[in-house]
Amino acid sequence: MIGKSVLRVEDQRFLTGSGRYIEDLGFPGELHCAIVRSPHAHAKVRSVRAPAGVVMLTADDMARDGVRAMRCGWVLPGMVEPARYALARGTVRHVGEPVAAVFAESRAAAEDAVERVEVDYEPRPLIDGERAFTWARGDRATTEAALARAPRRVELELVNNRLCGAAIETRGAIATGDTLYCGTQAPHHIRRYVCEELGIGETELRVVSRDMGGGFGYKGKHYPEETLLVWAARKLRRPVKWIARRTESFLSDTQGRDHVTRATLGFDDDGRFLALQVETRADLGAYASSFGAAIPGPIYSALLAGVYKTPAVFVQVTGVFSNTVPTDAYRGAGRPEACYVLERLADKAARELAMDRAEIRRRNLIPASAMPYKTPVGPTYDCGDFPKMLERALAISNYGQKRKPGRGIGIACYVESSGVAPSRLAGMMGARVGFYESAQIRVAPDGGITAYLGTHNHGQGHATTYAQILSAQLGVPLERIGIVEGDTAAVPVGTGTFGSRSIAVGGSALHVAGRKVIAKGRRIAAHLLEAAEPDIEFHDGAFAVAGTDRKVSFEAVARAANVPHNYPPDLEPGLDENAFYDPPNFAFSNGAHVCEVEVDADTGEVKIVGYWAVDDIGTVINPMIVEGQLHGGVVQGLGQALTERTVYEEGQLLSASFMDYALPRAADVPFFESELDESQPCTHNPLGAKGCGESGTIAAPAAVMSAILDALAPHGVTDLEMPATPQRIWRAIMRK
Ligand code: MCN
Repeated sequence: MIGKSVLRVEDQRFLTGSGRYIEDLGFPGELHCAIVRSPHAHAKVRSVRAPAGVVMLTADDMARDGVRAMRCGWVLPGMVEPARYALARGTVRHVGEPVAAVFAESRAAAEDAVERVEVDYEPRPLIDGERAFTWARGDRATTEAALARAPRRVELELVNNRLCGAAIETRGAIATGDTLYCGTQAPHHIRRYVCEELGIGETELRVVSRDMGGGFGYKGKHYPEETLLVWAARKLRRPVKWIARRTESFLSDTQGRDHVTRATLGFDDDGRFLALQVETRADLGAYASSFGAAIPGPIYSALLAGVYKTPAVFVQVTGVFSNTVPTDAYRGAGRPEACYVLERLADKAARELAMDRAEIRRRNLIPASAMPYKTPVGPTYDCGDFPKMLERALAISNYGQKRKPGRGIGIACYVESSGVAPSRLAGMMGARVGFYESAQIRVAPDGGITAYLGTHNHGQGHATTYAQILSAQLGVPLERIGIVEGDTAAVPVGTGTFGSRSIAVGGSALHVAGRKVIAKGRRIAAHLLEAAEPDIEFHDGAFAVAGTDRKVSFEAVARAANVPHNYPPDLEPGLDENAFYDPPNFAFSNGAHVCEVEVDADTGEVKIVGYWAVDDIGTVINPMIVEGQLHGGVVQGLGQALTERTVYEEGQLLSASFMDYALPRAADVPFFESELDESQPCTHNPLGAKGCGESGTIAAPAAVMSAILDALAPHGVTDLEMPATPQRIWRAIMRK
């Protein structure tokens, strides 16, 4: 079962229209909520008035009920944390911030009523880069000294463009007094935040998140509407439903990236990297969102050694506030930003030396023999063969061959901290939540299994891959294994799905729980077989007395455990087991991607003509699902490189629709050639698996930009910002 491309068990439901998305949910007597949102980027709210007949709740009502400020999940030591309320109290700080909520019998009536609410705003000047935190890694003095001594240096200033998530279904929620149904990647975190804000016990609220049409990181965060809806449903004593219009999503979903970086790489005449200094200004938006500070702080900075053995690295990140919607995780979350800085520098250094771009990487990659490798910015990579990944990617892409005029080829090597995260480490850096995962295995009397996990499936195929893990371990057929996620009533505690953590952390928890089931099963089997427990072995779905043909099936043990007529006297009935798994380290997925492009110099248009990926994600559970994840990830990365960019001007969002925010379309997407290398299983989790959900998004922007700059080299263009739109490319060519 491990390593098999089993078809996804969940797809039948989706493909036959039986998915149940937030929009599909409804309760008798429900009220529809529409939200009055600020049209100003920064203003005082003098008054909010609704005409007679409109049911409206405001920040004053919330304050009277003692609703507290929104909880942030990760606050860096010493950082400024402005109070953010589910309904803005007195001041609005970004366009789209919720000011009041109205309720009506239909969505249309609620939205009409919003239009009639009068809010008196007093506009205020925009804030400009107020400092939220400074976060540093590595040794500044050593790095500066090494840079000063370096025979050569290249400098880069680059922007990592701000992006929007764009799930098929927009965010939405429906609350009854005791349950919140919403599309979230982290139901247990949301339960905790909402309960803390409303001052209710966590056992008093159930959070359910089932089908939601994608999450991409931004649906893993805590939003004002979650608290607002639970509070309103309790106050109005009616179920309350809200679902965002697409423009509303653009205005209120957290956005991603938005870095401005200046970096200097020092190297010698042979192209050996000696020192790297990186300074980044990361825009947090108007407030510190759940992990808004952690992503540009600890997560981004920890990967700035990347795959290279640069001996001295110093990185300093300044997080700043602006009058824009908050930023937070967006697929890749800090790792694509780090990869982009490093790969652009590697290319530039190669150009400076007139050295081949693959060759300069070869000279600097950390060899497999150096593992475990402690980087100068914190992490210790447990394993990985980075040079092998690069050589294989170069081979399958025919990197060395002569290319047609107008074409360019690009390389990106990456390492990724998947399997987020060791809780102790996160706690030391200001996390307010844990990052373990929970798994419970319930064994029915007939030996069928239902497993409950704290992760969340929103496109990753968990129902299939988790079942594969259990089937391989317990010998139970796939069709007799059900997977439940996304319901705090079914899964008492958990963390959620983000940071490509489900397989490495959730899958490991499941495996540990499976081991416990086997351990208990051995005691039952010993009794049934009248043998000593140490003599019982478990394999091929049966418990056997070692060295004999005497055995008892998993089903028979399950029956004995649940109908304990013939049962060990000192053992509790039941075969259910629970496990919690807190990873001792990140799982360092890595790889090399190569992209070939053709640039039309007359129009600036880019066509991707080939894309090759070689990835090490450790042991692969389901290669087909992994390929799908990689393809999706690469396409998201292509979007960042080629078309996507969130644009604010004077605090107004100019890219608030798909007319202005250009996602890649099917016709823009190339065929991929992808290989998985399983020679370096993760050394510290029981599956040997590393995450894959974000890998494509991490490598692709750097690979694409490297290819475009290669194609533009004959035109004298050496620098270009993402997204490399036809207009930008054409202008760059014309300027030379
Ligand atoms: N897998 C495997 N073998 C491995 C690694 C993973 O078979 N060695 C399988 C897993 O079992 C799982 C899938 O691949 O079925 C992805 O696993 P993993 O890498 O652990 O990532 P997560 O399940 O934790 O998913 C999170 C990741 C993130 S962070 C974003 S953002 C993202 C993504 O996955 N958003 C997605 N993929 C997405 N895919 C879809 N369709 N929609 C989204 O919103």
